[in-house]
Amino acid sequence: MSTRGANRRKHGGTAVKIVVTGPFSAGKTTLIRTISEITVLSTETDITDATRSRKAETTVAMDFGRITIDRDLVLYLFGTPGQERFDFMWEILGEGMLGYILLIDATREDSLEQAVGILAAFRKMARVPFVVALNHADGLEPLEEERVRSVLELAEDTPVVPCDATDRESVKSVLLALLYCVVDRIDAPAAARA
Ligand SMILES: Nc1nc2c(ncn2[C@@H]2O[C@H](COP(=O)(O)OP(=O)(O)O)[C@@H](O)[C@H]2O)c(=O)[nH]1
Ligand SMILES: [Mg+2]
Repeated sequence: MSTRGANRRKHGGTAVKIVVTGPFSAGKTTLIRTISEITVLSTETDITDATRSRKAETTVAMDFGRITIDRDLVLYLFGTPGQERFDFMWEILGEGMLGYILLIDATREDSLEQAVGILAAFRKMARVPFVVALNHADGLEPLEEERVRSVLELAEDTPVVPCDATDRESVKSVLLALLYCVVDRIDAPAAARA
């Protein structure tokens, strides 16, 4: 495994950092709470501005969760705040990440629009693998996926996966899609040398 985003732990396993980013109210906190084996440490605060109507609290600094894959691999999930006035946190949370999930509420056009700017910032910040997860995406027509691809100007090999942030298996499949990308990225230079 690449050394970027991976740290040897005291007991010999590897810990990797994965970031969950995306627009306000895309379902990032929900996704991390669904999959984390520890109680997610969220720093939520009451919303006092115009976004109040959509939900009562929002993530200001980050969410933090953990998943043990096996003795040798532990994933740490960091959820970013979705509002741009907290975008100074993105770089801090993105430091040393192995890859990231860009989560979008696929039922809302403004969620996709906000995702454009977030993705631009992340792409500039780190050239690590990412997947796009479409939350509330059940029954979405393939056309929608194509639309997401063109709006976000995604490369062909960037996965766009449906996601139900409240469903453990669904969240697992999003994480797996990301891990496969990471492995592909590691294998590609090796294959080129072979
Ligand atoms: N039905 C449904 N509701 C969801 C899902 N994901 C999130 N929500 C709801 O959408 C709202 C925003 O989710 P939250 O995780 O706080 O979004 P965040 O701002 O990206 O962290 C909350 O009220 C969630 O209960 C989902 O997959 N399905
Ligand atoms: Mg949140």
